[in-house]
Amino acid sequence: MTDSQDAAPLFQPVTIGRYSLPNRIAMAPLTRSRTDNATGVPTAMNAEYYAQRATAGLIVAEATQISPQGKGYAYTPGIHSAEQVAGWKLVTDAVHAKGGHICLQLWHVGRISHPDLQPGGALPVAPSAVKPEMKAFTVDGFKDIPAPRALDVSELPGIVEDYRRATRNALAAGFDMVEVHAANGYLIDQFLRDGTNKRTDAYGGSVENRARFLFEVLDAVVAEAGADRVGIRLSPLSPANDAQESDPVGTFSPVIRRLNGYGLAYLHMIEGVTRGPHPGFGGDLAELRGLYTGRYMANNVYDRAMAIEATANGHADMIAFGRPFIANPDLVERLRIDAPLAEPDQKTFYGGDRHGYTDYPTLKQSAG
Ligand code: 8OZ
Repeated sequence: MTDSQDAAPLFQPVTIGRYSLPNRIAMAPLTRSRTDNATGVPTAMNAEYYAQRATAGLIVAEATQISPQGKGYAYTPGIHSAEQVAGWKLVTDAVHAKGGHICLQLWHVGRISHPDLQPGGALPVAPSAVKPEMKAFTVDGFKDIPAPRALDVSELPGIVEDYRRATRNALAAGFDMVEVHAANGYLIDQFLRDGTNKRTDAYGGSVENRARFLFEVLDAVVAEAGADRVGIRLSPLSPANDAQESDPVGTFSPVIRRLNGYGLAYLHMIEGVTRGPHPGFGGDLAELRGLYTGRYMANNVYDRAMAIEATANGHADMIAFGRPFIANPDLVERLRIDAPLAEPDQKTFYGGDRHGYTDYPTLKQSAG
């Protein structure tokens, strides 16, 4: 460790929305599939996992379904029932007791689901009946995803209300903020992109129409929480979950410009293709990033040097680390002193018990 690195902006406080955070390292939302599949209720084990990581400047908790219909993976948590709110309260209390801040990521998967995961075994829903070339993670293993049912325009206000209720529930559960998951080919992203949105009504066609659902959701979430407690996550340059878009810069530029008017806590951008490689800081990323005037959280395979550089040169206000937080609960301290990082075991990423979840030691614990 050198004095100059310790003084790097990455390790200095930052104001995000209404909060002053102690450093610019966020824990990215990570699906770990460790809640009861039937109830989606978080447990004391989930609380311990997040509390272990509370030195992050901000924890963005894993993607959480806003409704039973919003579910697309086995064992993921929800934020639509009273029991789920009580379960999440265990998590937020444990993080706050350690001095941390925690945000909940609000999720509707749209077509990235399977009848096994849907209420009444129904087909998943989407803007249009375009089948994803993907498999779904169910309790019986991976299964082919069928073509979804196209949503009737009359159903959209109900889904917006689900986001509103989820926001209210998240605040009741003690979350400091919420993040709207508009990335990675899930419902909101399916509306935005011309490959998955073939609608001919007010929600399809022009970019303005394709973005209508996003902004209706955002208006509802902001009305509940206040813009200074709301973030949004986008992945304009990613084909994750078979997301198809003929003109990402043309589609996402007006969206990002319009986001400027909201005064959100932050824009969280997955830079390039989800889970890497990083696309570099020029080209389309530079163009899109340059449009945003508020707080910017950058994500995607950042290492220590990139994170220090990006928060020093004005590219980003925070860096979200995902996989490094799995095996390094004390990631902030390890980055600060430039200690080696532990490697996570991929076999325990999704599903299972505390093994590969709450049993990764801190540096201090391994030394002791
Ligand atoms: C990996 C596995 C399951 C879900 C995303 C919520 O891609 C996810 C996710 C990632 O945003």
